[in-house]
Amino acid sequence: MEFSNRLLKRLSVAYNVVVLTGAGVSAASGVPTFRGEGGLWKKFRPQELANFEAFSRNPELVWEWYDWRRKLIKNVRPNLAHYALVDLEKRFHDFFLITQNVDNLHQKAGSQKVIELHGNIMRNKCANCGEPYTGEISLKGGIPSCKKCNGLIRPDVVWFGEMLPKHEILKAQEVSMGCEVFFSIGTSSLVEPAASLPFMAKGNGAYVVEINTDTTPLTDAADELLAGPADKILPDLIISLEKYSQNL
Ligand code: BJW
Ligand code: ZN
Repeated sequence: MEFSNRLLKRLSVAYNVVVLTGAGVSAASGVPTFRGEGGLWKKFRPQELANFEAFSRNPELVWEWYDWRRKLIKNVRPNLAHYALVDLEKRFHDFFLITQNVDNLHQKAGSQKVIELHGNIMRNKCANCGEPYTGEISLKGGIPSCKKCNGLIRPDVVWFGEMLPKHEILKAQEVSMGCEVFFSIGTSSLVEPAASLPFMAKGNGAYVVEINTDTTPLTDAADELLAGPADKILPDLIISLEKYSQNL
């Protein structure tokens, strides 16, 4: 893929860069996205299961979904997009990777400065008091309960209607407002407050680049849309950036 001189120039002199990722980044690893084809588990839309009401109504069903996803995620590996982002991180003095993904694949690939906005599917906590739960989860023995308050244990992820972890969202907003280049990669830009981050960056003068196989509510506001799969575009971008820097 050809990249604009504007983008390569911006990146070659940038001091701080922020990347926001979504489910599309993990698609090439075999993790289904939320809203695309293959996003359905049994007959349920993810939106129907990723909320507290669904868990209160039918905790076994919600756990069955998470158990299925956990097993899937344990067996997948980071893809070329994750690895290219590890490379990108090393090129800038200040770099933050804000992810909405709960699959741990950025960390598995080796990214260092990761801000997890929506939690991590590998962790558990009490649904009642929030106490972390480190024991094994085996659904055969029923859903475990909290030693402190007897509440049911749930995955440590952020569901619709729940607040994002305070430190993470504040840090994400701070770095987005202070960066020179902001990438929004593989996200439908529909879910708030993450969807506002590129607009905050743009409002503070950042050059906003979207990488997506489709258009989103961000596309018109972005400075560039790099249309295509992230696992192809990001490695190409690293090569082009390397060449551009050598010719400076
Ligand atoms: C590729 C590709 C490839 C494919 N390469 N690209 C303001 C206005 C309206 C509503 C709200 C608002 N503020 C808050 C809300 C409510 C709500 C919200 O945003 N609703 C909207 C959907 C209408 N937000 C919340 O409730 C949040 N909490 C909150 O704001 O608290 C304060 C508050 C509470 C109550 C009222 C008001 C304020 C919490 C949001 C939590 C989201 N949680 C989930 C589940 C996490 C756990 C789990 O994994 O099970 O997070 S939902 C799901 O969506 C998940 C994702 O992280 C998130 C975003 O999805 P993502 O990553 O964008 O995936 P997709 O599938 O949507 O898109 C994939 C994209 O990739 C597509 O564009 C493809 O084209 C592309 N793609 N292959 C590149 N190879
Ligand atoms: Zn508890």
